[in-house]
Amino acid sequence: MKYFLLLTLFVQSTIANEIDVSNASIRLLPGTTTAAFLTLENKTDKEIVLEKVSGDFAETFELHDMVMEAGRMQMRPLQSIIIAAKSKVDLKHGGKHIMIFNIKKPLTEKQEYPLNLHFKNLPIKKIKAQAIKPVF
Ligand SMILES: [Cu+2]
Repeated sequence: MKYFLLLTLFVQSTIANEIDVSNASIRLLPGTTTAAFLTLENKTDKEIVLEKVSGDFAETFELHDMVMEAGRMQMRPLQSIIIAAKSKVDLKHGGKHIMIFNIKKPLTEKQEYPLNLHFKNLPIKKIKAQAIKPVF
Protein backbone atom coordinates (compact mmCIF):
# COMPACT_ATOMS: atom_id res chain seq x y z
CA MET A 1 0.00 0.00 0.00
CA LYS A 2 2.77 2.37 0.99
CA TYR A 3 4.68 1.59 -2.20
CA PHE A 4 1.58 2.08 -4.28
CA LEU A 5 1.10 5.53 -2.77
CA LEU A 6 4.71 6.48 -3.47
CA LEU A 7 4.38 5.27 -7.03
CA THR A 8 1.19 7.32 -7.48
CA LEU A 9 2.92 10.43 -6.20
CA PHE A 10 5.85 9.84 -8.52
CA VAL A 11 3.61 9.39 -11.55
CA GLN A 12 1.65 12.54 -10.71
CA SER A 13 4.73 14.70 -10.36
CA THR A 14 6.10 13.37 -13.65
CA ILE A 15 2.92 14.38 -15.45
CA ALA A 16 2.91 17.78 -13.77
CA ASN A 17 6.35 18.48 -15.22
CA GLU A 18 5.44 17.69 -18.80
CA ILE A 19 3.83 21.04 -19.37
CA ASP A 20 4.70 24.33 -17.73
CA VAL A 21 2.12 27.09 -17.49
CA SER A 22 3.15 30.67 -16.70
CA ASN A 23 1.93 34.28 -16.92
CA ALA A 24 -1.71 33.25 -16.61
CA SER A 25 -3.96 36.31 -16.61
CA ILE A 26 -7.52 37.33 -17.32
CA ARG A 27 -8.34 40.73 -18.80
CA LEU A 28 -10.37 42.73 -16.33
CA LEU A 29 -13.05 44.28 -18.53
CA PRO A 30 -16.53 45.64 -17.97
CA GLY A 31 -19.25 43.18 -18.96
CA THR A 32 -19.38 39.41 -18.90
CA THR A 33 -17.06 38.55 -21.80
CA THR A 34 -13.28 38.58 -21.63
CA ALA A 35 -10.13 36.68 -22.58
CA ALA A 36 -7.42 34.83 -20.68
CA PHE A 37 -3.77 34.65 -21.70
CA LEU A 38 -0.95 32.36 -20.66
CA THR A 39 2.25 30.71 -21.81
CA LEU A 40 2.39 26.95 -22.34
CA GLU A 41 5.77 25.24 -22.39
CA ASN A 42 6.01 21.68 -23.58
CA LYS A 43 8.98 20.05 -21.84
CA THR A 44 8.59 16.70 -23.58
CA ASP A 45 9.78 15.47 -26.96
CA LYS A 46 6.23 14.81 -28.15
CA GLU A 47 3.59 17.36 -29.12
CA ILE A 48 0.96 18.23 -26.50
CA VAL A 49 -2.56 19.23 -27.47
CA LEU A 50 -4.73 21.61 -25.44
CA GLU A 51 -8.31 20.61 -26.21
CA LYS A 52 -10.47 22.53 -23.78
CA VAL A 53 -10.50 24.98 -20.88
CA SER A 54 -13.06 24.99 -18.10
CA GLY A 55 -13.74 26.89 -14.90
CA ASP A 56 -16.43 27.70 -12.35
CA PHE A 57 -16.50 31.49 -12.59
CA ALA A 58 -17.99 31.62 -16.10
CA GLU A 59 -20.32 29.52 -18.20
CA THR A 60 -18.39 29.11 -21.45
CA PHE A 61 -14.71 28.86 -22.33
CA GLU A 62 -13.46 28.63 -25.91
CA LEU A 63 -10.09 28.46 -27.58
CA HIS A 64 -9.76 31.30 -30.12
CA ASP A 65 -7.33 32.64 -32.64
CA MET A 66 -7.22 35.97 -34.50
CA VAL A 67 -7.22 35.86 -38.28
CA MET A 68 -7.16 38.57 -40.91
CA GLU A 69 -10.36 38.43 -42.92
CA ALA A 70 -11.50 41.02 -45.49
CA GLY A 71 -8.92 43.42 -44.09
CA ARG A 72 -10.12 43.07 -40.51
CA MET A 73 -8.86 41.05 -37.57
CA GLN A 74 -11.51 38.52 -36.62
CA MET A 75 -11.75 35.95 -33.86
CA ARG A 76 -12.10 32.30 -34.79
CA PRO A 77 -12.84 29.35 -32.52
CA LEU A 78 -10.11 26.70 -32.51
CA GLN A 79 -10.65 22.98 -31.97
CA SER A 80 -7.33 22.73 -30.14
CA ILE A 81 -3.96 24.37 -29.62
CA ILE A 82 -0.88 22.31 -30.40
CA ILE A 83 2.31 22.84 -28.42
CA ALA A 84 5.13 21.25 -30.40
CA ALA A 85 7.80 19.17 -28.66
CA LYS A 86 10.24 21.23 -26.57
CA SER A 87 8.58 24.52 -27.45
CA LYS A 88 6.42 27.31 -26.11
CA VAL A 89 3.11 28.77 -27.22
CA ASP A 90 2.07 32.22 -26.03
CA LEU A 91 -1.62 32.90 -25.73
CA LYS A 92 -1.64 36.67 -25.93
CA HIS A 93 -3.47 39.81 -27.00
CA GLY A 94 -3.89 39.85 -30.78
CA GLY A 95 -3.19 36.12 -31.10
CA LYS A 96 -4.42 32.84 -29.70
CA HIS A 97 -6.42 33.26 -26.50
CA ILE A 98 -8.93 31.66 -24.18
CA MET A 99 -12.30 33.33 -24.70
CA ILE A 100 -14.54 33.55 -21.66
CA PHE A 101 -18.29 34.11 -21.96
CA ASN A 102 -20.98 34.70 -19.35
CA ILE A 103 -18.89 35.51 -16.29
CA LYS A 104 -21.14 34.74 -13.33
CA LYS A 105 -20.15 37.66 -11.09
CA PRO A 106 -17.83 40.60 -11.76
CA LEU A 107 -14.14 39.74 -11.46
CA THR A 108 -12.03 41.50 -8.86
CA GLU A 109 -8.70 43.07 -9.76
CA LYS A 110 -5.65 41.01 -8.68
CA GLN A 111 -7.82 38.08 -7.59
CA GLU A 112 -6.83 34.64 -8.88
CA TYR A 113 -9.37 32.45 -10.62
CA PRO A 114 -8.99 28.70 -11.13
CA LEU A 115 -8.89 27.34 -14.65
CA ASN A 116 -8.72 23.70 -15.73
CA LEU A 117 -6.65 22.92 -18.78
CA HIS A 118 -7.74 19.76 -20.58
CA PHE A 119 -4.94 18.19 -22.61
CA LYS A 120 -5.21 15.19 -24.87
CA ASN A 121 -3.80 12.10 -23.15
CA LEU A 122 -2.85 14.00 -19.98
CA PRO A 123 -4.70 14.57 -16.73
CA ILE A 124 -6.45 17.91 -16.25
CA LYS A 125 -4.02 20.61 -15.19
CA LYS A 126 -5.40 23.06 -12.63
CA ILE A 127 -3.96 26.56 -12.74
CA LYS A 128 -4.83 30.01 -11.44
CA ALA A 129 -5.12 33.14 -13.57
CA GLN A 130 -4.98 36.64 -12.12
CA ALA A 131 -7.51 39.25 -13.17
CA ILE A 132 -5.59 42.31 -14.31
CA LYS A 133 -6.50 45.57 -16.02
CA PRO A 134 -5.59 45.44 -19.70
CA VAL A 135 -2.58 47.52 -20.70
CA PHE A 136 -3.99 47.98 -24.22
CU1 LIG B 1 -11.92 35.45 -28.73
